[in-house]
Amino acid sequence: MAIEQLLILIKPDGIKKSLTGNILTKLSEARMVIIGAKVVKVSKELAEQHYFHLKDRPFFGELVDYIQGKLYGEPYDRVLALVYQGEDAITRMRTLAGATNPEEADPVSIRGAYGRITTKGVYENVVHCSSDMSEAEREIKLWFKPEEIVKYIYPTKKITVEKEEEIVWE
Ligand code: DAT
Ligand code: MG
Repeated sequence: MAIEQLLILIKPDGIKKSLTGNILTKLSEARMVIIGAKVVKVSKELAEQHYFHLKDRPFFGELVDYIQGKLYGEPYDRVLALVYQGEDAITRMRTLAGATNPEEADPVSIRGAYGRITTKGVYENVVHCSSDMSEAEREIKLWFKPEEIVKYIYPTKKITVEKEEEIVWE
């Protein structure tokens, strides 16, 4: 079995329902290690890039609003982004996450236990979980800089950046 890494997001409905602890506990059954973690206020651009493969679907606009937490507002309009690594990580984490449609998901999975479909038809399925290695690589590179992960899991290069402004602690 190969060592894999993947992106997990605890989506805004998971934050709103105060499920972060429950979800992390459930995911710990797979015995993976966390190699990156941060709270992210999701911009429209990031949301659209994350879900670009669904851009032609009728629910795309609502999906982009949902991952940005627009339905919930402050202080729930954010996600917890995590990179997990371990043997056969993608299959094992997706099993714990459950099927995309929370009504069809195994009731013991995260989505089966905590997800719902809104009256507007949005799948509030609590977590995102990369579905294969190439998607995982694209998503991890989209959400995290190399320095935000404890290991350089993909090749890196050094560049010189001329920064105009930077926010630092006062
Ligand atoms: P997954 O999140 O299981 O990888 P996906 O990549 O096909 O599933 O879709 C991404 C998200 O889009 C999914 O978590 C919920 C939403 N979605 C997918 N199909 C949908 C549908 N038929 N109606 C409403 N939302 C849907
Ligand atoms: Mg997917």
